[in-house]
Amino acid sequence: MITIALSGICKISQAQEATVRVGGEVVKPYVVDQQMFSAMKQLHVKVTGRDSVQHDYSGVSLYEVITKAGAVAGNKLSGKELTKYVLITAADGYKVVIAMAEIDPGFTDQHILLVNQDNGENLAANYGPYRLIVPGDKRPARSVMRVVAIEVFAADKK
Ligand SMILES: Nc1nc2c(c(=O)[nH]1)N[C@H]1C(S)=C(S)[C@@H](COP(=O)(O)O)O[C@H]1N2
Ligand SMILES: [Mo]
Repeated sequence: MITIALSGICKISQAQEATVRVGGEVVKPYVVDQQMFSAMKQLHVKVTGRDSVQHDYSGVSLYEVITKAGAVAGNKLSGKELTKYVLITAADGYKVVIAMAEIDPGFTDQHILLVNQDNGENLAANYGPYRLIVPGDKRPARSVMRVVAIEVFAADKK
């Protein structure tokens, strides 16, 4: 009886981990789960890691993730909107910031991705289920593993 009860608890906590909370100063906070993730446009990026191995990551655009939450009013970043940034938080408390202009298609063609697969396989537990990939960075320090929250804020609140 005890074994059955414990395995039930484990399944619930695993299911809860496989989500990313999208919030902060947005119109429609929501939660990315597997179903929501698969419904977004799937993109690929090839990155050579510190292990000198080429990784073919697949996932969704960080910009799409935050626009779904109503993070960007209209289509044009200007004025105080330029102080908007995305705070990415991991399960271990690691945090990084991406400025909105680094992902707004009006400013850049670069795609920063929230990925769930590497070479067609789900990410290993120490990396996933979701990881940020910032292909343009020289070092992968902002490629946050085990992402749990994505929040949008503005540095200029006035
Ligand atoms: N959650 C989390 N993500 C993280 C880190 C971390 O400490 N915690 N370290 C970062 C740093 S400093 C590096 S260099 C890369 C390492 O990723 P790699 O194993 O793919 O080279 O992960 C980044 N992502
Ligand atoms: Mo690092």
